Amino acid sequence: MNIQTISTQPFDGQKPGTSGLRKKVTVFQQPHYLANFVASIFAAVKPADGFVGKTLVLGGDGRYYNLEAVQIVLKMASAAGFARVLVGQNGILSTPAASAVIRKYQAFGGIILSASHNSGGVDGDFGIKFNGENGGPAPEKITDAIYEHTRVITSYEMVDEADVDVTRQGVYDIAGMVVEVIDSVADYQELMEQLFDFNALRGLFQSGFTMKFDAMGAVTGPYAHAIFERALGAAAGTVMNGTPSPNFNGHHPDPNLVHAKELYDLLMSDNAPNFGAASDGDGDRNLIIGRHQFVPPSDSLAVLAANATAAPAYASGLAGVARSMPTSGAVDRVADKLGIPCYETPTGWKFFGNLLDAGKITLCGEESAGTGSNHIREKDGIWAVLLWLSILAKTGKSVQTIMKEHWATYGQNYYTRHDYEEVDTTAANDVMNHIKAQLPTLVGTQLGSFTVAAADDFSYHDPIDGSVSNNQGLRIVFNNGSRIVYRLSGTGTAGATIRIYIERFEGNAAQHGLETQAALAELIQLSRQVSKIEAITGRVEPSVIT
Ligand code: VG1
Ligand code: CO
Repeated sequence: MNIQTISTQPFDGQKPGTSGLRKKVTVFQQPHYLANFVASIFAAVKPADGFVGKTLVLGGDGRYYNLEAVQIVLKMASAAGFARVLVGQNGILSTPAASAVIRKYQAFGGIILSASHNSGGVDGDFGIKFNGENGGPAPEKITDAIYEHTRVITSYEMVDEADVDVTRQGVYDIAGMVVEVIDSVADYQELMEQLFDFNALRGLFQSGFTMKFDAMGAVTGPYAHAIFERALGAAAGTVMNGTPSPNFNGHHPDPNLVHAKELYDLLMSDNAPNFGAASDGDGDRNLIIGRHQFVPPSDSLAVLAANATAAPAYASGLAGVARSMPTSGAVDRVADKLGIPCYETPTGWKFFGNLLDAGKITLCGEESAGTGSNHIREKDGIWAVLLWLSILAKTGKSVQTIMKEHWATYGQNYYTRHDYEEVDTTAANDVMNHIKAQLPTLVGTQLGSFTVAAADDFSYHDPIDGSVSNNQGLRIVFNNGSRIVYRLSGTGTAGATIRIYIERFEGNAAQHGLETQAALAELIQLSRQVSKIEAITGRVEPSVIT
């Protein structure tokens, strides 16, 4: 075997964020940058007896630098002693598909090459993360160990071999390691067919039901074409922007009202199909827009929880649910009614893993358009669409009716997130510190028409492994349950992004269905006043409102 030991030096800042390491493509293109991180992953997760006999899963969202990175990882995995790597054809695996493949083949883990909803292309972002044998993102103790290794690395190993042709499915060899180039979609589709009643869904489309799915030029295109159009018989053209492009055709593959505006406008128009949905760069998010009815992601989680029994996989009910802390309390109300537990975790899917593995929860989600279940250990965009379709097929109702009835039953949690992107890092920290300093004295005070009931910096105590994660967001909770939450993003690559999450519960049905920003106007005002965001950052308005 032709293993080379290559000298290197640590790079600053290889600390994984909310979901892996994300940096500008140009940062990843520096010699050794990616290799250092891959070597650090291997060092952090290497079992005492090495990787002999172990399988690694490898794939990404197809963004710029994906293919180069695939070849580097393959050569390093071979040098590290892995027996086999399963790679998605053309280096493509959506994040949920990678999770499904890891679980199906009982792999040791997987490396996912993605910067998810971040923009791509030569000037865009690239990313990488490690998922463990449960198919889920590595927990903090592993990401911390990876980071520690990046700070002291002096060399890494790689085999000196030709590239593997990942454009064709088949079995290859790279210095004694088997490389299987697999169909990117098949295993994932098979899992979806186990969870959902595809006959019922075919019936829905046969009855004339129409849908538009926006793959945003990102990874879900091939999955959506195969599942919605080919397997379920949705009309050709149901999937828009369905061919993955290394730069997402210049768009930002973030399914929100700014970047999925074309879809939104269509669904609000006279020509609207019955149902619209969009996914993100790596296929783990979903945005749901019914005909003339936007569904806020936190509400989508609540609706899925309330109606999950519409799909065979969840017919016997849910063990429990979970949401990330900044996600609205809409799902809590459903859990309450169902008499099941609802857990509150920090932002990021890695915190759901233990609860899912322990069987404490069946469904979980985040306000950032992520929902998923115990079928894998990542959020799953297409899965969420299939569950929505199952509910629509079973009830025969429109999205608009479902939302109206849901709010009438549970009340409405008005909710919005205001993002201030690419803020100067020092200014962003100043904003957070300014809020933090007020927390101890806020309780009991009156802010506008609201009285502060609690104010803290969220710490999570994992009920399964006892680990503690501090500094997960600043919360100001009012005595009617309304909340303002402040966090710094852990996925950005330029400056800092301040996220302000604002929520108000409305029990009175006569006050449901109002325009969200108007319904939250006073709290929005307070969120700016308390944080002094304009004075400190110079920003008058957020860059993105979702
Ligand atoms: C954001 C979202 C968070 C999500 C994360 C990864 O993180 O807020 O809910 O889990 O992205 O999603 P942050 O730290 O920027 O707020 V993805 O689809 O980008 O992997
Ligand atoms: Co994503």
